[in-house]
Order: sequence, then C-alpha cells, then structure tokens
Amino acid sequence: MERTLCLVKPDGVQRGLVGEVISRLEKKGLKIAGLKMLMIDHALAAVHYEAHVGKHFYPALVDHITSAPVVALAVEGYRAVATVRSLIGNTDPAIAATGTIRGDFGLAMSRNIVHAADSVEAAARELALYFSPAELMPYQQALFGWIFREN
Ligand code: FUP
Repeated sequence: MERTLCLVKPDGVQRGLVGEVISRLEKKGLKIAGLKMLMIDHALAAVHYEAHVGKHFYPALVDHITSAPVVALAVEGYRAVATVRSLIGNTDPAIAATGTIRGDFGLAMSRNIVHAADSVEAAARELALYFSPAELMPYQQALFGWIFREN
C-alpha cells in the first residue's frame, strides 16, 4: 500500500474543480486518507518546489501556488503514486491525454490544475510537508479490499 500527495492548485480551486478531482480519485478506488485547504506561503513553496529553483518558470510557479488556497489530499491505495500520476496526466495539458485531469480541464502548463508526487520518495517527502501523522486517517476501505491484491 502506498500513500501520495495530490494538490488541487489555486487555478483548480478557483475554477471549482475540487470536487471533480476528488471524485476521480475516489472512483478509481483510491482512498482519501487526509484532506485540508490551506494557503501555501513562500517558505513552503520554496521547499515544495526546491528542485525547480533557478528555472525560468520558477518565479511564476511560486507566484501562482501562493496566490489562493489549495486543497491538499493524502491519497492511499495499491500503487497510489503511479496511479495518481496517471490520473492527472502530462505536465503540459496540450500533451496530456483526454481522460486525464490535465487533459480534460487544462490549457497551459502554468495552470495545470493539480500536482501529484512523482515517486515514492517524493510522496513521503511531500506528505510530510502538508500533513502531520495524526492528520492521516487509518480507516479501512472495506468495499474495495479486493483491489489491493493481485493474483
Ligand atoms: P509535474 O510533476 O507534472 O507537476 O511537473 P514538474 O515538477 O516538472 O513541474 C512543476 C510545475 O511547474 C508544473 F506543474 C507546472 C510548472 N511548469 C511550468 O510552468 N513550466 C514548465 O516549463 C515546467 C513546469
């Protein structure tokens, strides 16, 4: 079982896509283990996007991510990291496949609606930035237990 971090970014919140994003995660069979709305300040943005410091798009990226509230989701399930990345689609909405969140709702890379951690290591690092251990709910998702096994 894996856990990953997904964010509905300011553009997704502003456009009323919070429910759509959560709905797609839930319908896939993933479990919401944590959920909160918050403003990302410059300190958190700098840690979250430290890999992009110095790139041409970094100032605009930080401006945007700190501009309005985000919804942070801790998403749990079998192969959750790769599955959520697949659900959100390519970073560039013009390339992202139809049927993905970015492919269905995005136009510009700078307004691509959602973020999701891109590796198991990144997921652990990013989850710790947004959630304390006590904020991650250890409940059973009884109806979907079968999804988590492969024969
Ligand atoms: P992703 O993991 O798909 O969110 O993509 P990256 O980590 O490569 O980029 C993080 C964010 O930076 C993207 F969601 C959007 C923004 N970005 C740009 O605005 N321009 C670029 O050329 C690349 C990324």
